[in-house]
Amino acid sequence: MWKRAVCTKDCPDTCGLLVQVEDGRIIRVKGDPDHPYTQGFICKKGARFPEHVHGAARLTEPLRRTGPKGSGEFEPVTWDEALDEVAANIRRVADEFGPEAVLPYSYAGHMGLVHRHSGDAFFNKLGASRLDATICGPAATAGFKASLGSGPSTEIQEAAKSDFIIIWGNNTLVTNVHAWPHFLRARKNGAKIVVIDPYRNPTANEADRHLMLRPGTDAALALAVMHVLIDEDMLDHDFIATRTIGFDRLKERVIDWPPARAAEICGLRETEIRDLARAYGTARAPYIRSGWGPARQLAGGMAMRTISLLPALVNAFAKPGGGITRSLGGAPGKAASLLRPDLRPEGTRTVNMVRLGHALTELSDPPIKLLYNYLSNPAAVAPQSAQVMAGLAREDLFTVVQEMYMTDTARFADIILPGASFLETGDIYRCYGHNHIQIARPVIAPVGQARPILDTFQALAARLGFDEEVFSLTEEQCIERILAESADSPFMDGVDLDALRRGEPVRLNIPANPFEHGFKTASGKVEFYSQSMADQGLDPLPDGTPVRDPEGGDAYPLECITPPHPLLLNSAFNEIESIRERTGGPKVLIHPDTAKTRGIEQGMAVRVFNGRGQITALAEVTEDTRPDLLVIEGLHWPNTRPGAGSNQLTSQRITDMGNTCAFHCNKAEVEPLE
Ligand SMILES: Nc1nc2c(c(=O)[nH]1)N[C@H]1C(S)=C(S)[C@@H](COP(=O)(O)OP(=O)(O)OC[C@H]3O[C@@H](n4cnc5c(=O)[nH]c(N)nc54)[C@H](O)[C@@H]3O)O[C@H]1N2
Ligand SMILES: Nc1nc2c(c(=O)[nH]1)N[C@H]1C(S)=C(S)[C@@H](COP(=O)(O)OP(=O)(O)OC[C@H]3O[C@@H](n4cnc5c(=O)[nH]c(N)nc54)[C@H](O)[C@@H]3O)O[C@H]1N2
Ligand SMILES: [Mo]
Repeated sequence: MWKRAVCTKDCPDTCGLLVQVEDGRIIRVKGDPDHPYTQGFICKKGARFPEHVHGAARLTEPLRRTGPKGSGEFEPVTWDEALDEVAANIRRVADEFGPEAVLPYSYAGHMGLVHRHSGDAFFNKLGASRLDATICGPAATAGFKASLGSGPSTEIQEAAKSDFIIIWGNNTLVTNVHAWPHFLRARKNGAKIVVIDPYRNPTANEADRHLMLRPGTDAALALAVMHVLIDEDMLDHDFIATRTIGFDRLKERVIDWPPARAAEICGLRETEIRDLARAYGTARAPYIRSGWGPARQLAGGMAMRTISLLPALVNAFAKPGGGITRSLGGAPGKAASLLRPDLRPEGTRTVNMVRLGHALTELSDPPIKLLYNYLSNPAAVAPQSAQVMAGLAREDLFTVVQEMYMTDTARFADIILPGASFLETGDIYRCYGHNHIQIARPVIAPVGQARPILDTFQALAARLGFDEEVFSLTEEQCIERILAESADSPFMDGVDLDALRRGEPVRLNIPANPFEHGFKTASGKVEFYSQSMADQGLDPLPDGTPVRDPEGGDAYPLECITPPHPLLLNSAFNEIESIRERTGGPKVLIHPDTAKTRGIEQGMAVRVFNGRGQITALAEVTEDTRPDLLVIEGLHWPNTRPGAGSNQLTSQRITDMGNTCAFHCNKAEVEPLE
C-alpha cells in the first residue's frame, strides 16, 4: 500500500512523499508526483528512509547509563523507569538550583510544527532556561529584513522567467535541489547562471560563470557592483526616488568601493566584478537566489543586507522573473495556546544555542545541571566541539536525550528515550523553500518502543503534576489549534482546509512576487539607509570591511569553511552505514599549490587544526578551492570516524546581527598527519 507523507528533514524543499508500506514496514519511498513544487522527485537521502526507519542502528528501547559518561555503556529500562528517573532529576535540579539550571536543547530534527515545539509549554511551565534557537538563519533573516523588510520573498518558480540568475552562497544542487529545474528552464530560454561561492561546489560546476571569492567578502563585492551600477548609470531612477530611502548617503559610501578595492579584498579580478555588474545592470529580469552561506560569517547580517539591496537599484522587482529569494512560506504560525509563553516566569534567562559549550562549562547562577536534548545533535552540529564535549562529559550534569540513534550526543546521556521518526507521527508542515503547506499522518506505528516527542513531554508533565489543558492534547488536536490560531493570517486566506486535512499539499495565499506589493520595513521602502540598524548601534549603511576569525592570527594562514555534504543532512544520515561509506569519510579540499608547499599529496591523511581544535581527514587536492581556502563538507559523526567533526574548528563567536553562528568563518592550518 502507498501512503502519502511529507519529508520533515531540515531542508527548504519539504518534499511530498509516497511511502510503500507492507506488514507495518516501510519498503520504499518516492516523490509524490502530485506535489505542485517537488513534483515527484526526491534527493538521494530521502530514498534511504526505509533504512533510516528500520535500520539496525535504530534505538528501540529506553536506556540508562551504566558506564562512565560517554563510554556508550547502557542498560535497557522500561519507559516508566526512564520517565520516573527523568522527572525525579528535573525536580531535584529545580529544587536545589532553581529551574533555570535545566536547559532544553532542540532544533530541527523534525520540522513539524506540533512535535518540533511540543517541549515549549513544558519548559515554560517548569521555568527552565530558554533556548535561543539561532543556529541557522537569524543573521540572514535580520540582514535581509533591514533592507527589504520581513515577510516572504520572490517565489523560486519565478526565476524560470529570468534572463540572469545569480546563486549567491547557496549550493542549490545539494541543499535545495527542486529549485534547479526552474533555473534550467530559464537557461533553456537563454538565461545565464552565475554562482558566487568560495569553492567550486556541484552547483558552481554547472554554472555559466563562477566567482570564487574569499569567504566573508560578499558585502565588498556587492558594494563594488553598486559602484559600477551607479557609475555607469544602470539605475531605475524613478523607483529609487519613490520606493527607497537613503540613496544619496549610499552613493557617498559607494564612492569608496571601486571594483579595484573589492577585487583586492575578495580575491577576484576587477573585470570579473565589472562584468557581473554590467550583466546584472543590463539584464531584462535579474534574479538572485541568496543562500545562507554569506550569512554564516561574523559580518553575515551586513553581507545579507548589502546583497539584498542590489535588486532595488535596478528595480528587479517590477520585472517578471526578477527579484530575490531568501526564505519562503510564512504560515501557519506556532499556536500560543500550545507554546504557552504566559506560563514562563518573567525574566527567565535565555541561552544562545550557538554557545552551548560556554553554557555547559562556564555559566553560573545557576550553572546548567540538567540538559534535555531532542531533535538536535549538538555534539556534531554545535560549534567549538571541544568545549561542548567537555560540558557533556561533566559527571554532575544529568543529560536526557530523545533520539532515534546512538549519536555522539546520545552517548553522553544518562537516560536515552527512543524517538519515533517522522513517518511514525502526524504533523503539519510549512517550509522555507516554497509556499505550500501540508498535513501528514503516521504511515506506520512507532518502531519498537519508540515514542513521539509530544507523547513523551505529556507523560513527563503528568509526572510533574502539570495539569494545564495543553499537556493532554492529541496530535490532531494540536494541528487543529495551529490552524485555528492562524486563521487571521492573510497567508491562510482561501486555503482549502478540507484538502489540507485530507493530506494534500495546499498553496498559501502568498504572491509569487511579494515585493511588487511593497516592503515591510519601518519606512515601507527599501532602506539603503537603515535607521533600525543605527538604533542597534550598527552601521546604518552597507559596509564591505571583512571581519575574519580574530583568533586565527598568523599561526593559521588559511580560511576554512564547513558547508553541507550532498549525502548528509547536517549530521543526519550518518546512521546509515552504506551512506557513511559512500561519503568516504571526512575530506578536506586543498588547492594544489597549498598542498605542495606542505608536502601533501592526493588522498593523504592530514590534520586540519587551529587554536580551537583539530580534525583528521583525507586530502582532496583540487583546483575546486582557492589557494587560501580549505573546504570541509558535512558533519560526519565523530564516533564513527575518529578525528571527524568539523565543528572542532568552528567558533562560538556570534554574528553581527541575529546572534547566529559563523560556521564558515575560521582560520586553520593543514599538515600531513605524520
Ligand atoms: N544535502 C544537504 N542539504 C541540506 C543541508 C545539508 O546539510 N545537506 N542542510 C540544510 C539546512 S539546515 C540549511 S540551513 C540549508 C543551507 O543551504 P545553503 O544555503 O546551500 O548552505 P550553506 O551552508 O549556507 O552554504 C551554501 C554555500 O555557501 C558557501 N559559502 C560559505 N561561506 C561563504 C561566503 O562567505 N560567501 C559566499 N558567497 N558563499 C559562502 C558555501 O561554500 C556553500 O557552497 O540546506 C539544507 N539542505
Ligand atoms: N560546521 C557546521 N556546523 C553546522 C552547519 C554548518 O554548515 N557547518 N549547519 C548548521 C545548521 S544550518 C543547522 S540547521 C544545524 C542543524 O542542527 P540539528 O538540527 O541538530 O541537525 P541534525 O544533525 O539533523 O540533528 C537532528 C537530530 O534529530 C534526530 N531526529 C531526526 N528526526 C527525528 C525524529 O523524528 N524524532 C526524533 N526523536 N529524533 C529525530 C536525528 O537523528 C538527529 O540526530 O547544524 C548547524 N551546524
Ligand atoms: Mo539550517
